[in-house]
Amino acid sequence: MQMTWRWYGKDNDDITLDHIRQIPGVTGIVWSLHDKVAGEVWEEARIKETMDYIRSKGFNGDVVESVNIHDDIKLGNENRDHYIDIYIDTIRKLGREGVKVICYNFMPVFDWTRTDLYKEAEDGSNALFYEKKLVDGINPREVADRILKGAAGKTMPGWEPERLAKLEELFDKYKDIDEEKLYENLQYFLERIIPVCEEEDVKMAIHPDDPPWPIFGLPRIIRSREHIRKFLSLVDSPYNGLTLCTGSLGSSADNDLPSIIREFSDRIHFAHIRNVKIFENGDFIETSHRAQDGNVDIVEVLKAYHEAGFEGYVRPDHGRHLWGEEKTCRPGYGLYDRALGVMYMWGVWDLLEKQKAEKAE
Ligand code: CS2
Ligand code: MN
Repeated sequence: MQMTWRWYGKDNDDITLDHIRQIPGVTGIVWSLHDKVAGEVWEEARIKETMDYIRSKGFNGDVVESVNIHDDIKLGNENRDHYIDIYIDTIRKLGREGVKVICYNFMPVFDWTRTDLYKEAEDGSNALFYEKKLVDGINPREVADRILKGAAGKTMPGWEPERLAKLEELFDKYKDIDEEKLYENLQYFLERIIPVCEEEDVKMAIHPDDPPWPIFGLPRIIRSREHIRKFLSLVDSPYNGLTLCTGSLGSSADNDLPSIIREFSDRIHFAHIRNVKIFENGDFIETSHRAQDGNVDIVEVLKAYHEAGFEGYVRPDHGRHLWGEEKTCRPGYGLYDRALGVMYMWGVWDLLEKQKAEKAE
């Protein structure tokens, strides 16, 4: 596996590449042009400038997370070809600068959803939390306001205040889009872009829905083994692949992650690794990476990747906020817990490698 770290950019992240250089074994930076809204053109000069900077610090910039998809593509309306043309232009430019994987998602309206960004745990750390009853019982506007207020001006991809200002309008547009229709619109998009990806050698890696169930009546189509199977069959090319996020899929106890990884390993281009603890009432909280701390057995997850001979990109997904860092860090993206997660993953991986070498002797 190739260890990476999600970084928000030179003037947009308190964690610098010089900090990240000190975390053992991180070779790649996962980046994006975070000021770009879905559907905007990405200029070659900006792409080159970011890649050069990342490379100047000794990292690769092989993975971009995310190039977001304009709602008109998800809605499949008459403007979609215009936005797909822009997407294709971005794929080509990224490919020519050496980018290998593009992570994206196809969730309508909301990217990830939580009800509390700083839920305190017994040990005094805090983390992103989802209260099921609350989401089931209130309207999307209230949830959005809660998140934006909680973030207190820290920008977060997927939660752009300008876009969310038009929430009611957005919901209205999706009222006739069910699961089937959303798959059709995704297929249309993939059929246009995947041939370009094959030419440019850029792999697409869809991120699962978070949480992995429909919310506010919106369809969610990447949330279980069956959904993933269907997705991969829409366009059967290795360039049409997955970001396998154990955090997102792992909030549903029905998802057997090691077995899902074994089934799809040749189509997983990017692995997001995170643990979550699920409560009986359907609530969940993000935890440390340690297997015992949550419902996702991270040791088994890593074993599944190891057995599959996985050589793709991995990153710690979210982390808890430790030692007071919630005052400054972007929710889920502090330094400490993600760095601890990296070391936990290496601990397990290095042992697996050693055992393999010993067996081969
Ligand atoms: C990420 C997602 O921070 C996060 O929750 O796991 O936002 C992810 O980046 C997007 O869904 C991918 O497009
Ligand atoms: Mn993720």
